[in-house]
Amino acid sequence: MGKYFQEDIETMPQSEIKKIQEQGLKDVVKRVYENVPFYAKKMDEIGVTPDDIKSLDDITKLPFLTKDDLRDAYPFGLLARPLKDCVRIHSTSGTTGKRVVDFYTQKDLDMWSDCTARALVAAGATDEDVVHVCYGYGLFTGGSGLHDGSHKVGCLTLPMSSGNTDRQLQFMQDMGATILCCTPSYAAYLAESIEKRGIKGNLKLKAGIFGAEAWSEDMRHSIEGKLGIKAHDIYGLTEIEGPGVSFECEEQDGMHICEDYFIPEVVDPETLEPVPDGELGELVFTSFAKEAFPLIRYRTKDITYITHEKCKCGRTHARIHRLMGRTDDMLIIKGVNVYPSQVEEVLIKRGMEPNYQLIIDRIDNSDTLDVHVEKSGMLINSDYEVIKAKEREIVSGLKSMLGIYAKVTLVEPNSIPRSEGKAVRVIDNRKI
Ligand code: DLL
Repeated sequence: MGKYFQEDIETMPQSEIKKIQEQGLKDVVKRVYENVPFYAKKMDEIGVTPDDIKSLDDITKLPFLTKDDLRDAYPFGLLARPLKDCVRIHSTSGTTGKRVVDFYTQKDLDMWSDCTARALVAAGATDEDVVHVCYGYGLFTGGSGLHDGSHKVGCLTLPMSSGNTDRQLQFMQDMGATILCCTPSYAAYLAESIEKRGIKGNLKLKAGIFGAEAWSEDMRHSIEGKLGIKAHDIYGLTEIEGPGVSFECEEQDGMHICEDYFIPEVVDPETLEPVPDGELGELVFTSFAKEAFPLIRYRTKDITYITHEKCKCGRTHARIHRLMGRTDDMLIIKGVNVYPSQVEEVLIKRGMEPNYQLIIDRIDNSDTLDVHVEKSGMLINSDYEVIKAKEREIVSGLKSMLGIYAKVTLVEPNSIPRSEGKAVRVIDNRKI
């Protein structure tokens, strides 16, 4: 596995992990109860004190935390350490409401770079590698998260940030990048551009670490085929820590959670009761090891299932399956439940790239669904009739998948807006 593999931690028996988590839980509950009035109030309201938390199972006695709680506490309300001990902030884009800010002490940053270093090593990185980071840098966690992990492994790090595809491709070739880190939709776009320019032969890429947005197994195969790499999923969220909360190893069979830092739970989003391994539910995290901004039982709204089975790679940390969507992802259009991932499946099966946008309107009390998808490959220069035929093919695919009519328009490459490198998949004008 190589000398950068944190073997003692990543292959420790689950019983040992549970001990770390149990102690971590007791400590963090005490810490926040004493230092964060918000938590003390929440616990007092339900009559729970830190002394009630004696084992890991007692976690269920604690209240959940939601994004609304974080927004209400903006900016400093959940800070568990004095501001002067903090050295960095990150923040969500705030496109759907007030921003959420997460604070880091130096120790928090070290812990985070541990997680991303593990992710890079799991994707095959050593200090021989050249890591091309085109996640956005700045308030978004993607860029600096992978950047710091790459330093920890000793890789040559290319801090490219997002955008300017010409420059990305130039450096990728000139520096001999071996590991690409970006959103899957940008990876698909880069793959397309590489194909178009006929420069695949100049590249040394061997692996990709793609996350920050939902993607499918079909999309993985498409990117892997075009770039000739192994594509690894990586998960994280600003509130808990950016990328690296969990990541895929060479088995590509679920993402290992850094369980020595985070306690995962999967709960039924309606009843909030825990669901067994293998059953879909909402992912909940307790970031017990964080100093500045530890969160207890944070509801992510992300849907997946968990397994504690030992992985073939030897790692013992629990794995979550590729994310299946979010509890707030489902759209109801003309009374029918629609997930963007269903549309993506139809598009990819018909040879399109997953660069699409759903625009929903309500006209004369009736919902309309417009699907814009970027032209790719041969379609970019095809004539009107070929484009119309492809649009009709997708309309019919969507009709059989969703049971409703959607208007489909092929639009110019790279014309669909991206936010922090993430494709903006849904514009629901009905809510405005
Ligand atoms: O997207 C952190 C990140 C950066 C993860 C780079 C991976 C790589 P946020 O902007 O706060 O943080 O968005 C977090 O994005 O709750 C999920 O809904 C979604 N998400 C993140 N990773 C994945 C993934 C970053 N691998 C939200 N698959 C999360 C599907 C993902 N969705």
